[in-house]
Amino acid sequence: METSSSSSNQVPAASKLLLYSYWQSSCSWRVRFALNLKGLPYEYKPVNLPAGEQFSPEFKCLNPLHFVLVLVDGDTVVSDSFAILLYLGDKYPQRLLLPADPRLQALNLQAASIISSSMQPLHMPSVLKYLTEKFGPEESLSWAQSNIEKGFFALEVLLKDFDSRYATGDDVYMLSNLNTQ
Ligand SMILES: N[C@@H](CCC(=O)N[C@@H](CS)C(=O)NCC(=O)O)C(=O)O
Repeated sequence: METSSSSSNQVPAASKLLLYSYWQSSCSWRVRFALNLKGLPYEYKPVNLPAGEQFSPEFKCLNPLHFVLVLVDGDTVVSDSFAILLYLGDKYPQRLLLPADPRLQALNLQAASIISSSMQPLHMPSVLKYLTEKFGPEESLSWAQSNIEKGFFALEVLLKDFDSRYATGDDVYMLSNLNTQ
């Protein structure tokens, strides 16, 4: 995992990074922010979710869950934005994405996890489609709203002591994106 103590004088050169992504995907924004903060060039490979391109046989080989996003770095294939951020932190330690202080680090990890695990996946398109078909659009909307509210409430409680530019101070870390889909 990336911390300030993982700094190295030898930053490995990136092989050609490929990012399978969709423009409206908030998971993708998280990783695109990180790649840009770290100054890592990448090739953007669009996966059109509304057109169902995540179900293509080629994409299934990259992520059998059929979710964006996926990062390909040489022979390393990583899906899931949280895993990708941790991978980028270890492999490309320039511009750290976690603070050195263990308390701030834990807060950033917890907040990022609330967003990437306890909020956003609960109202991704396939979930809302399933709920709409099974229970109707109102139930689906109410499910999305209640989970978003619960998540933001938890974030407010978690970060209540900070009156800073970003979530835990004046630097952007893993928790750089408070948007949900
Ligand atoms: N925890 C995963 C969630 C991945 C995810 O929810 N991806 C969404 C877009 S942001 C997706 O591909 N949804 C496809 C679908 O709902 O069919 C991550 O952070 O990468």
